Amino acid sequence: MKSWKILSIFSTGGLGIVLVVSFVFLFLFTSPLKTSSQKKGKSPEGVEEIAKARDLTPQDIEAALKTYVPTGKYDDYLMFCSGGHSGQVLVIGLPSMRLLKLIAVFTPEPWQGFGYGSNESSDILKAGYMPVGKDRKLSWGDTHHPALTETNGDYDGQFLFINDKANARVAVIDLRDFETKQIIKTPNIISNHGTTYVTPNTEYVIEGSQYSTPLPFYNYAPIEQYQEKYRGLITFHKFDREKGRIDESNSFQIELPPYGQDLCDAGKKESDGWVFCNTFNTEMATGGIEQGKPPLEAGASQRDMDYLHVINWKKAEEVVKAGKVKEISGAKVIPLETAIAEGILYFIPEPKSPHGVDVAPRGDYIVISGKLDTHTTIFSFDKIQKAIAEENYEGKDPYGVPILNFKDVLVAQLEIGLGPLHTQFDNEGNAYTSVFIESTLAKWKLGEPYNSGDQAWTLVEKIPVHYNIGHLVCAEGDTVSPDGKYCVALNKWSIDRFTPVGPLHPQNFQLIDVSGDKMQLLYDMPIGIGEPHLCQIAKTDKFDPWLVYPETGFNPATMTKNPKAALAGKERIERKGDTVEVWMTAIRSHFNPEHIKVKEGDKVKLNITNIERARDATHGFGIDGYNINLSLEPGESNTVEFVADKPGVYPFYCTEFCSALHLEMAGYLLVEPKE
Ligand code: K7E
Ligand code: CUA
Repeated sequence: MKSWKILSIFSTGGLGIVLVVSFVFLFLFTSPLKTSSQKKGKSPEGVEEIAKARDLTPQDIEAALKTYVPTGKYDDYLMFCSGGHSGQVLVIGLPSMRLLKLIAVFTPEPWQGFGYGSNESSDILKAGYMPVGKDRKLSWGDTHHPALTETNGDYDGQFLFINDKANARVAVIDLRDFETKQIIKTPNIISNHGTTYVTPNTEYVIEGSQYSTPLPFYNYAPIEQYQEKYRGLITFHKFDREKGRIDESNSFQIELPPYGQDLCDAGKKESDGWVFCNTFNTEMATGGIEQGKPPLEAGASQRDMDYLHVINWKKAEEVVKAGKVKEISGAKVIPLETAIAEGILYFIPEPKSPHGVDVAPRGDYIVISGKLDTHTTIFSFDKIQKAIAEENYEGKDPYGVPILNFKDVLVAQLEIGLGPLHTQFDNEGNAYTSVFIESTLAKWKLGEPYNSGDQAWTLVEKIPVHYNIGHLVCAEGDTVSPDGKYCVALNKWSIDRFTPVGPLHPQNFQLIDVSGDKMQLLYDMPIGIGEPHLCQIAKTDKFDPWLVYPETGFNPATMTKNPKAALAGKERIERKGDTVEVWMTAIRSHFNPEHIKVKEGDKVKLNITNIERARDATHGFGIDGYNINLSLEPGESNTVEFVADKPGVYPFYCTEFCSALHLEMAGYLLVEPKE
């Protein structure tokens, strides 16, 4: 049994805890509510009684004080998380761990009206469908890695990117309205993984492929021809910040051997201009368990070393400008031979089936973690440059790519624990690595110039997490100026942490205070939407979102005022042949017009504007039986087109409880039968 031993605090913590203890004591001795209300059968009152009744330890109270954000107060940080298979992005406040928003990205989302009738969102979704079988709807995504736009290697709060591993797509979210603006189906690859990562001024969004397929994509080649015909690719999506869109005409790809490219990270500061990507299958195993061959997992784990790809993207950009590319499926591709000949691509041996690659804040070190190795391995960018300049190679791979000498670019290897995966950084020269198999978060010290003497490259502390941590994320922890303060363990398993809700368990985000000498676990947040992979945490003052759209009749897809938007006083219905076009406004608590009379088979086009200017005065627009629902935020204009193929009378109504007379905010779509 745990007991309320206030004195035990003193054995566990530093100054912070003493302060909290003093606070709790002060509160206890000055609280007028110290009655023994429990005896009288009442609810416990006062801090001491509540703590006793709820079996809370002083550590629990300290954690609560550190995370509680009182009603009406805002969080210090925003955390943007991949929503995993949901295909969406989660926005969470820190330190409260309150879910603030789910941003619809790759998956239709009814509340936001994303993909439920509005032309604007349907067009964005459709742009991401596969070019083969174009009419096959993709209505999910496997989101892994969100990335905030950066200026000089720091988050600037303007845009967010997120990938879909399952279909090799990349999306752009505008952080003025926190809505998805663009989905790109990347040419020549079917799946991705090492994406989205950005270069320090968001010149490019990086996308590494994962499972190699024949090139060009959708070509067939038997699996026996894996080594000759299958290829990996890295894509550099040019980002046009002015337009807030990826500019495919200025994007390019580099052909790579079929090594199972995994995560990537962009160089920064001194390593700006370079990109680093892992691989886990330099064995080029393809499985075939049903034919008695070693399964893919065993085949891909035979060699002691795989290859870190070291890619000079500034050089690649020049090569593209010089036209030394092949056009494949409409994309500019630098062939593998050209990448080698032009000094764009080098390999470094890396142990063993690595997962994360992470560049230190100054851009000087590249940290690799091998899933099957107990170490993190640290390479020096300086040494890499020196080895390249001196052509200090230990050989070439079967495709002719020069391999740098492992020992000559290595700085340190740190024994971390079983299954290290990903690393982030703080503002005091510390690195934090997630350790999957043993379920811990490990804190360790970087070497010169971050730490010197026997401090350098030392393991400091490990904290248990629950359980099987995948990624971790720390406050601005992958930028040139990390904040420290908080890290969040993004755990794959929760096992016994929450009230059981069936065999599919929630995943578990654990907030960890890393500001003190000892790491302290503060809070468990169950995530009922799986499987989240990576998040990004940025200070809230980096964002300046709109509270209403800037002008009435605003089209969120173009982020401009729609000249054809319905406006107050200009509401009307016009018929041209079999097309009926409606200009409708919405304001508390009516639509205008309220009767839409059409004939069976007519094409109907609705232009609807929410003409409210008040904050949070959102209206919905749903048509019963037609699978249509829009969300119209103040000022927003949407269009919806459909064929009135079902005769009858269909109420439409406002789907958002907007006012006392919200239920009365309705009308009728009257579809008169043909004959
Ligand atoms: Cu989950 Cu970055 Cu896709 Cu590691 S990845 S955990
Ligand atoms: Cu408008 Cu309810």
